[in-house]
Amino acid sequence: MSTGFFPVDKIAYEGPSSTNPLAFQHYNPDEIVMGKRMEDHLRFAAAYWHSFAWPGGDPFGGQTFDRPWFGDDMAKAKLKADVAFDMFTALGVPYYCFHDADVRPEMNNFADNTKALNEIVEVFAKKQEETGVKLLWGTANLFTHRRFMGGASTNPDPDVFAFSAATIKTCMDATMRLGGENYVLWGGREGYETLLNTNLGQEDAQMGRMLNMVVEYKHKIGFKGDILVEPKPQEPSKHQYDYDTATVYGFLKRHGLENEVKMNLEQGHAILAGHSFEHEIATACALGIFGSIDMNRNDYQSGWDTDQFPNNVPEVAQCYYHILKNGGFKNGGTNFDAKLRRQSLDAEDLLIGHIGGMDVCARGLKAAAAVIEDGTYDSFLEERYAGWQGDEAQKMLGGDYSLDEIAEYVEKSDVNPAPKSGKQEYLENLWNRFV
Ligand code: XUL
Ligand code: CO
Repeated sequence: MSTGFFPVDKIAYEGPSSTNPLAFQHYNPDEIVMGKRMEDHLRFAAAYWHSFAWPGGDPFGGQTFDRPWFGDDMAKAKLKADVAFDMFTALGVPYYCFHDADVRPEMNNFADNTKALNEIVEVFAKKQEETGVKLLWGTANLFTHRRFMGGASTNPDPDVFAFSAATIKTCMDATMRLGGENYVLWGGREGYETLLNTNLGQEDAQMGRMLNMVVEYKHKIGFKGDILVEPKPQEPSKHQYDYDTATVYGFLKRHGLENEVKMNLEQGHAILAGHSFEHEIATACALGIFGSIDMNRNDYQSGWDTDQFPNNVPEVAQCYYHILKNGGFKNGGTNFDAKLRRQSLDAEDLLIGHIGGMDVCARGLKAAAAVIEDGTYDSFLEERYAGWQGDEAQKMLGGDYSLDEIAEYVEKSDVNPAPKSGKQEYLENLWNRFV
């Protein structure tokens, strides 16, 4: 039984010529792309927090949304769950994601928080069974409540570390109970406001220990999904330790976790780090730690994390290109970590935002697949590095040659490389044929 909050119960695929704002023009779940259904490639998820827990505030003004489920009691939390699952089924997203604090009221202590969370988890379990919607990942909100203002695992107060560890345990249990396919850690307050009050080495040790405990607990309870870290360089902290993929990889190596933890990458966070989204994805793939994505877009002027729905097909196409070349998503998927603008008040706006995002991703995926199927681009890349297949090159790469031996070889064979064009404009034009 739908709550009737949304104007329609089901969004259908009507094709590119449709002018119906409440229909898909490009996302056709059953369409086969490179031998696989589009739905199985993209593995869409909707985020509970932005659509159902965010009141529409910004630094200069408070709540703009007026939702019947706003308020801090269990009855409201259950109404929120009803509306959330209405949206998931209307959109046909196979997955959703949540933080503990999105779904339960904030109680007075740890035990009551856990009790409230577990009660909602049972509601979710029933709804998952009824609708077939699944959990892509769960996570703990260790950044909103004031107790976390100085960090969660990196807090100078060991009691906050303990409270955080206990909360993560309950959220991992909830994720496991709901058959979640991943567990995410985004370190919203794991960083500093000022270096003046911060012991970097101590905080690194604390964060390393926490992540090790998460991995130990995953194995203890037999959780089969991936543990994912979500990097972000700043906001809300001035500096966050999980700055970007490369920084997190260094952290994982330092704490012996590079084979245990993967990445959940977000477009807006990549932009804040001074990267492109495709850079972050390609880096994670190259390092063997790619997991999942939080799809959205940041405003390029505002300089903060605007979490808008994606609408740039050429950019999204490059992202899916790297994901397809990496073998596609395994446990991961495309989670819309995106919210409406604060003036978009109508119930249908929630559907329209997601429909647009899903259509953009579908177009991006199809363009990436077309690039791969055409083969010209991949052949270009292969050809560019083909020299490395030669005998001498393989020896240099494989460690058979030392610097002085290479010097001898360069002198003896009169190695005198001729510069070759990098062909950037050619490649840009080539990609533009597909997007
Ligand atoms: C914050 C953000 C989070 C994480 C989960 O910028 O992206 O919502 O995705 O905590
Ligand atoms: Co995110």
